[in-house]
Amino acid sequence: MASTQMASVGNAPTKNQTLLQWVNRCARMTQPDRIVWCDGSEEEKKRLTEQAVKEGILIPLNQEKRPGCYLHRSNPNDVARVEHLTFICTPNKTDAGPTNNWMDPEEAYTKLGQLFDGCMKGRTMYVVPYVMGPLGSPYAKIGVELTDSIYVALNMRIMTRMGKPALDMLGESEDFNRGLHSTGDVNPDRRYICHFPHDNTIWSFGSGYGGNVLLGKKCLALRIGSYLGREEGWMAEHMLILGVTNPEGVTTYVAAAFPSACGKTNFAMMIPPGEYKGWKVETVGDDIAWMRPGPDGRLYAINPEAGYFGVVPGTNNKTNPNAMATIAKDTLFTNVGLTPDGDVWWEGKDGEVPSELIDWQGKPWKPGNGEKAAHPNSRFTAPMTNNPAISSKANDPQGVPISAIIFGGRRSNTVPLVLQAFNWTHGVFLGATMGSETTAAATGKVGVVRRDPMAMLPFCGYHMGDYLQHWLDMQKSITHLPKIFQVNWFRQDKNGKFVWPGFGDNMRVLEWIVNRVQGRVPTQETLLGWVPRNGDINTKGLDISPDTMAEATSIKEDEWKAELKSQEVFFEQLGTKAPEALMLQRKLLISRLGS
Ligand code: GTP
Ligand code: SPV
Ligand code: MN
Repeated sequence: MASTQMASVGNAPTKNQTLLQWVNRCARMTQPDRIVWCDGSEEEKKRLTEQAVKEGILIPLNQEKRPGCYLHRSNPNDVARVEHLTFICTPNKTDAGPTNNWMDPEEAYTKLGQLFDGCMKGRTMYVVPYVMGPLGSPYAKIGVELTDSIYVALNMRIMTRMGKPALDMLGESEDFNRGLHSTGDVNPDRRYICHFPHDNTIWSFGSGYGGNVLLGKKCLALRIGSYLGREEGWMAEHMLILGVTNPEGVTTYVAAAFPSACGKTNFAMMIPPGEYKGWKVETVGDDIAWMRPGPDGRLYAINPEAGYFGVVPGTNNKTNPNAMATIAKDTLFTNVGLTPDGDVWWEGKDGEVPSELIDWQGKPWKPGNGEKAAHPNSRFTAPMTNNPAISSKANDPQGVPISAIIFGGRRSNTVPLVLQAFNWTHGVFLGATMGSETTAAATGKVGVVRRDPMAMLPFCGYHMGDYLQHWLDMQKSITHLPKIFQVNWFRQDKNGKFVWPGFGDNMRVLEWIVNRVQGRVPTQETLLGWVPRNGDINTKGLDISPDTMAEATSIKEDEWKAELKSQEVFFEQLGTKAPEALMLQRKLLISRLGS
């Protein structure tokens, strides 16, 4: 077909006129040679995978060692989310707030329209209809992503309920997110991720990586989702969801917000240590939670995703055996090392370091050559049904009732292992004042403490002050409020070693949280909140000295005085939108600190 000729949407498997017209408009603008409607079938998966292999976009791995697994190498300039190129395009700048980049919607449509103009000439446009949330859930949302990336189409197939079920669920409705994506020429100078909350629209240009392009994930489920949540009275959060069952068979559901690359996937898939006979942790979700009050007044959560887009480095049979089992088959690996026998390798994998391999950039690699074999933000895309610990509720259209909410950042000092908020408002204050050291999940400097309220700094689709007020307001519609906790797995000693063992041993902290939720254990009050009494965290079978334990749980007043200063800068940024109730919490903390 001549590239100037209009590709046809005539064979579209839908009669939805709004959808057809929109696809037509986008095709007129981008001028693809072909339009392929994705149906989500096995046959299609096979065909697209073969095509991607032919184009060199996917490299087949050793199919005996890793059946159904492939490796993808992204452009080295395109390996993480780009927060400085991500925009919230609301008519008024103030609605995006001081923590988001803003672009006028008209300006954004014009600017990106010029980039999209003819950008799919010679390419195929994949029409990817998808559902975020369990099929048939009243809380699910539908999106359609138009993309010229076969890699995106294959990833969306794993990460969402994609294809025919989405079109069936959509029917004739106009209520779907309109996502348009092109990798363009993968030039960072022509890369934009623009969100139009008022139009339920996302335009993403110039990237082929993760959260920039799998539009159902951070763009729809969090940025647009948080905006819709405020309008409609629910919450879209950067949270894992897990169910923890005690030896009596009682299951408690917990949601936890940790910033990117700060342990959500690991916590959600945790295997309790040997001492915890009869305890079980099951995964509902590993990255995103949509939560709303249910008819019984409790807060219910669904995981809108169907797969995991997880950090690879550091994953091994000791830290996360469930993840290792999950990525043993049917997994797309992005930016890891390739061994001579066609397997994948990354820093922190079990076993011996290979004597040679091809690194994530496609270059020969040897141990000690000063390069990483896998990029620190290399990822796996795997279906959640591969997870041996998947919860039977992961597909429940009603979701699970949340009893505890946990906030946790990556802090080498200041924040103790665990504490419980005095009440909901104080808990919102703990979430709002979260700080975390930056990671490789976004471009930019790594290891710098920044304020990251509720782990949502990069993902909130509207004014952060309004978002915090929304959290405060939610308590009016929840009669059985979840208890709120704060944790920190990342405290270090003066030699830079983590003082808390983390991973499966986080069960010891989770047990205390569950016991607090069930009212089984008394507690000790501190200026920051309630903490475990000495000995209340079970350290049986753990090689940790009382001194180290004291270090992990210590609250140092000088550190907290510095912390308060940093929090003040954040609240000042919110200006008059800083919620009154949180300013009051701040005053109370200052008076408790006596400064
Ligand atoms: P995103 O997918 O970016 O949202 O990340 P995430 O929050 O799911 O983080 P993930 O569980 O993938 O962990 C990120 C990194 O933190 C990995 O390198 C882990 O090995 C490390 N990590 C996770 N849990 C712990 C822990 O309890 N202690 C320590 N020290 N490191 C941890
Ligand atoms: C994160 O950065 O929080 C992720 C990976 O989960 S991405 O999909 O790139 O956003
Ligand atoms: Mn994430």
